[in-house]
Amino acid sequence: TALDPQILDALPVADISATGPGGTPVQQAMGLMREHGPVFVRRLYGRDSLFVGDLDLVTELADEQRFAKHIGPGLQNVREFAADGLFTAHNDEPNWAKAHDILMPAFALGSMRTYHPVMLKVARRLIDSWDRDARAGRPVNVPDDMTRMTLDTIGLSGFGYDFGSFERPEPHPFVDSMVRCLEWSMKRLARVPGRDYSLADAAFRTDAAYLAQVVDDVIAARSGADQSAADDLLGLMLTAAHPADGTTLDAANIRNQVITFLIAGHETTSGAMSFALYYLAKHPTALERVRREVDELWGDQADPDPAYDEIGRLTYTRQVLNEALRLWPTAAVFSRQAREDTLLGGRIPLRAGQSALVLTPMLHRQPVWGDNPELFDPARFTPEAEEARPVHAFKPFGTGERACIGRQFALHEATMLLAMLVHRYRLHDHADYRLTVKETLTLKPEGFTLTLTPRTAAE
Ligand code: MNH
Repeated sequence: TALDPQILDALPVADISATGPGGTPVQQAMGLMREHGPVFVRRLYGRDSLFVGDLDLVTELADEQRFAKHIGPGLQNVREFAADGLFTAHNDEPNWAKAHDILMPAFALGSMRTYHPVMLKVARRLIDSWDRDARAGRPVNVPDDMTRMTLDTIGLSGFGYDFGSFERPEPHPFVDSMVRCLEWSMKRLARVPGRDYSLADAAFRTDAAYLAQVVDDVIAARSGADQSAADDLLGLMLTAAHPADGTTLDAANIRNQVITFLIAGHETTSGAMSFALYYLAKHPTALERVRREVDELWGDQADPDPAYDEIGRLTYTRQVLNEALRLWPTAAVFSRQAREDTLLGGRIPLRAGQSALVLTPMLHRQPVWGDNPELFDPARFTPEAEEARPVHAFKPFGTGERACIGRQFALHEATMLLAMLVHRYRLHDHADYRLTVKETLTLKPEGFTLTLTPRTAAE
């Protein structure tokens, strides 16, 4: 629903039609927000989007009585390959509530205990690979290896399917196809009216068909096996009956859920760990504190065997992850729509169905974060600091009932891996890396490499 023209009198308007959003729409919007202030309208070829970073306005948008998740043009594009999967389902689509209720138990905190051994097994694959690179003096490509690790983790723990990413010289082709589908979704937002995009669309359909084929393989690998034996995501999808009406998810919806979880379950976590390692490589004091924390648990054991309960004790490591997610929340935008006609902030008229985009990286740089928001400082996430801060100041996982279902999963996986890596290696910023953030709907530090040497007991 197009914005109310009245808005345009109340707010700054930034017309980007001359340049388009380029390859980095999130960072462009951040720049515009720095220029125009924490709420503005971005105009592209006559289409207007309301961008919000202001804490008070985001706090209103988080009010579930007045606002709900909005499937904006970006997610409409993702719907072309994920359809009514959890992430892209409309609020009132019956399959959203049904799948949510059926899958929720798989994401309760207790379920993380079940995933822990699988996460550990995949973390060890990464470590084996990094040991080989360290011995050869070869730099590791951090985002690529984080993606190998998170894809194998969600594949194995959610679906009992092994992508075997560390046995491949290049990431699994699923990753390339997925990244191109996400890129297509992003670039489709910036199309110049009148131009011909049929080649891009044909390439997209080829990639989407390949993703669907991988999903069929994942499901087929399970059929025949004793389905009831598995209590993982796929097991729930195939067998769990909805408490309300006793029916299970239908076959088409299961495919949409599998594709949704294979994508949502790895892409953003991989970016989050990559940014965290980037900040650790650049901040020796923080790195030293993580080191002290992991050494307290695992001392000079060559191959520690992290226990489930130990991960919850890695509080400083968790703070580092949160601080990385503050500066670069890897799913950087979410959209909210008005349930009824309303005035946002008492002055911005929104009619029922009209929407606002929360620009999370700028929310995370508002004055509530102090006067040096660009500074990486994990002390922002001590329990006392968190207690003192308004709850909606930090939203890397979105908000309300449509917030991220995989948050605990991501945090457990990422905290454990970071801790194991810091325990095992010294990280060398051998290329004096300058941060370039690549956008493919999600964010990653592009071309970030490290060299590694093993730590010894003497250090
Ligand atoms: Mn995740 C929704 C960010 C990890 C599965 N996720 C969201 C949203 C954000 C988000 C933001 C809300 C989007 C919106 O409002 O439109 N997710 C993240 C980040 C990480 C992440 C930053 C890692 C770090 N997400 C994961 C993992 C999984 C997952 C891991 C699965 C194992 N996320 C989802 C699903 C949804 C979602 C599914 C949609 C939930 C719903 O709408 O019911």
